[in-house]
Amino acid sequence: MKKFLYLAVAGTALLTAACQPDAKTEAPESTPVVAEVKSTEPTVQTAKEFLEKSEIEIKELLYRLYITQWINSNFITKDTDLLAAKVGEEAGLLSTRLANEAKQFNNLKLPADMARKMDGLKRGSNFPAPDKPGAAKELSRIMTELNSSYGKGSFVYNGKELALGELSKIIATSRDPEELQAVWEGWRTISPPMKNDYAKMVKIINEGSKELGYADTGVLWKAGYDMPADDFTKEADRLWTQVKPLYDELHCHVRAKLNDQYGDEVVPLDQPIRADLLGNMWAQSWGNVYDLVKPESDAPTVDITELLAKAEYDEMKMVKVGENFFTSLGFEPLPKSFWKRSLFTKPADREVVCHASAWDFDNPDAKPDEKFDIRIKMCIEKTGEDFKTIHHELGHNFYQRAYKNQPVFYKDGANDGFHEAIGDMISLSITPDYLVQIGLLDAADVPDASADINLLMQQALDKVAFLPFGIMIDKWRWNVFNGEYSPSEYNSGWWELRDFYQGVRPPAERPADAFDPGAKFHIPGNTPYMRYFLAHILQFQFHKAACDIAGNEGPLHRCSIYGNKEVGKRFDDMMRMGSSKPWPEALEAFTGTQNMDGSAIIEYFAPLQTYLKEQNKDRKCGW
Ligand code: X8Z
Ligand code: ZN
Repeated sequence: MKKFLYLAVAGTALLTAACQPDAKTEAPESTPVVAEVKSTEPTVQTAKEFLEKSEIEIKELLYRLYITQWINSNFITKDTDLLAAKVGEEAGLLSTRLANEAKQFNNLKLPADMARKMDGLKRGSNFPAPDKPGAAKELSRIMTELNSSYGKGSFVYNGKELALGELSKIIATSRDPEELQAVWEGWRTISPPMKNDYAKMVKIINEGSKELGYADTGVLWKAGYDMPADDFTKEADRLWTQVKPLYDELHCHVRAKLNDQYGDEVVPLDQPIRADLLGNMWAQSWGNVYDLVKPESDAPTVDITELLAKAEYDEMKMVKVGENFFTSLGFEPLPKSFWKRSLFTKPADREVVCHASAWDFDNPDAKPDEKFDIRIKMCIEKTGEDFKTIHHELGHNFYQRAYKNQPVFYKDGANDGFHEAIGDMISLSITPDYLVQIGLLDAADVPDASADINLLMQQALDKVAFLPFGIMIDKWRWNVFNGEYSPSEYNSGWWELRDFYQGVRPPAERPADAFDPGAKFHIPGNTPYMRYFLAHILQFQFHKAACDIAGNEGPLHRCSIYGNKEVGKRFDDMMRMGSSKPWPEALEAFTGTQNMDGSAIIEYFAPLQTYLKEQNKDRKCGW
């Protein structure tokens, strides 16, 4: 999704009585009236005019913001940093101004749709600047520089300067604990210089959030889910409680298998797992250690990386095949401009932000046939992991296109978890049978039911392992924002949560100046993270609903909705809504229920959970 959406233009119906009994306590206090309507009593008509005028201003600025940020992320230099910071400042100022102006209508009874738009404006931005001279400028400078310094991050290993892509390959493939530790620690040398600016930024946005009427920035973020902020915390915890038993079994088994590989000294059986041994720079998904933990059976493994190489796929072909999944469901092909303007491979001659993202440029001045401009930006590697990430990014783009006719306030996911779940739900249909259909796998190589545990293990290492990581990142940020962690506790707080939720630990004691959160993109990239936790629940809910619509009768993990137009239509119905309605309504449109629910992911992995319980029965689990 758009990575730098400073303006939170999405609406939330705080006034929708059914799910918002506490709306009044959430809404910011009324403040002095600004703008030209100052001397007149606000009316529904002036509110309407205000929304119309705001929409024009937002559209014009968003377009300039996104093209500038696109250039900055594709060509990181001091110059482009300056330009991006400048327009970021303008965006901060506009969002604060509109939030304040919107308050003049606080005591007016508005039609639900207008109230929803107004509420979106009053929530301002996820990173609000306070209304005082210089604040928006300083905030924008910090945010731009943090993002760029992550993008430029590198570390000299064995005499060679390596960027994240190369370092990640070592973490994925090396089985030498000393090497893993060196690379893992090396990448984390990029972030101590970010810490002071990060702490300054926290102060600024907390002040901005207070001015908007929220206790701190964490409360502001939690208020974006069509329910009171406190209820959202409970909602996230409830979902985590549903899936934690499955994670605990996986953790226990993986630790035992890593112990077989590395021995008691490197992997003691009563402690959290060393974070550098799990195949991913942040231990957020563990698919790269599948070979170490796979069930001991003769069942063949489907290795998408190998299949892509065998079929001589290049990066473009990987994206084309991703697009083909969506068109098989009835979606229109991507526009020509997508292919012309996207970034698919890492340029050799300049610094770029490689972290994958999907962009939606809505040029208010373009001719009608050139208006719709969506792109991805990604340094694609020819791996199964990136093949799935391509589907993830395309999910954002197809969602953006589905809601393109909504007003700017509603050009967003039903909630941010929806946006992250669309493409992932499609990826769940990349089954062996699907791979045969697209000619990547020979029919004779489709593993039979005896290999189900292997397939599920591969999937769980990515999807189940992710869950505690997905929830802990913003638990950390919420604690930073509410002052529970002072800057001197940023790192220790981070590791407390990594231990508590994931059961992972650093390979050795961390240096006093460490700022390990800064070595994960979304912290310096300032992207809220709870969306990914929600998406890992929602994508299984969507997948189950889709498979039901498709009349699937087999197990969920063997179901592929490839080519099913009926599913495509129903999915599109939900996607076209954007954020125009409270998310439970969008969820209901596709799944028939108004609640996010972990039971679909539990059902998907049920055979694996049974297997894991059996494997773990004589082991002492926990840490
Ligand atoms: O950041 C992403 C996407 C872009 S929205 C590639 N993801 C999270 C991450 O990489 O940490 C997808 C899964 C979680
Ligand atoms: Zn995403």
